[in-house]
Amino acid sequence: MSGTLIEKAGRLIQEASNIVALTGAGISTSAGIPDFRSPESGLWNDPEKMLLFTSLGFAHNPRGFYELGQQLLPLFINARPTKAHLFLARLEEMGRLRCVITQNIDGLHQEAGSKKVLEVHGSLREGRCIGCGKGSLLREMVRKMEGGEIPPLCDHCKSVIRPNIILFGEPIPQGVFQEAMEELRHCDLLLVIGSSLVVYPVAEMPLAAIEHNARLILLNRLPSQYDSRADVVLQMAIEEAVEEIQNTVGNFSSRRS
Ligand code: CNA
Ligand code: ZN
Repeated sequence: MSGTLIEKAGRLIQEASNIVALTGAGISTSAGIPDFRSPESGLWNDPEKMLLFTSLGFAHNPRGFYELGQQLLPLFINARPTKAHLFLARLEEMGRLRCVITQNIDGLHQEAGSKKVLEVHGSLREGRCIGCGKGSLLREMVRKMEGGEIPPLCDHCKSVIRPNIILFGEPIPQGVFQEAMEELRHCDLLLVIGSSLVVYPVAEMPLAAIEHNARLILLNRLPSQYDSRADVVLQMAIEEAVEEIQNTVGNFSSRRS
């Protein structure tokens, strides 16, 4: 990777004071959680698995959803934040980053210390009953499944409990979406990390920042539809890029007046 691109990314980050990060599954792959679309490891290379993550797939086969979930859950539970998660938390602490908008459901940004995290596809940490709406923590759902209750059922009305994630075919909650759009309109640099930018409406979000003259850095191993509009495209491993950027810019000073 050309050092000049890393240097340019580092310079843009140093110059910005209102950064918004938009993250996807790629930021968590080095924590051991597979993404959806990486050519070899992506979960969506198997169409049957893909179907289970749709709203119809879940409605027709909640057991299949949870059987797959049981295989994947340990990966989510054991994952720890990566250097990139910690980097974003640090930028926020320094007063340079407004918020993280994430498509991830793994909670790793919060675990890294990020305070303002807009989870546009929901979170795996909690669930709710599809019958009465009663909330449930992930650990309660796991306990039920470990006891052989698949899918986990509500104590109150015995309906299926579903995780609070947005399945394919379901809309993003309006409140979170509007808040994310507002943040994007006010940022001076949008840092996209580890997203293929193909899932709508998130795929349109960078436009809101670009139209308000924000700079754009894309950090992703594969190309995306925004490459031609970006100030810097870093087509490389996220961990490597973050480490090199940190080496280039050294310790960040707090927000300039
Ligand atoms: P995606 O479509 O799977 O794209 C991920 C992108 O990251 C791909 O373009 C990869 O090439 C790239 N990538 C993966 N690992 C690396 C790496 N180490 N270095 C550089 N690039 C890398 O994922 P999106 O987030 O764009 O798609 C949105 C879906 C995926 C959302 O609905 C998420 O909820 C869902 N998802 C989330 C998780 C999670 O919470 N960690 C895991 C799997 C899927
Ligand atoms: Zn219930």
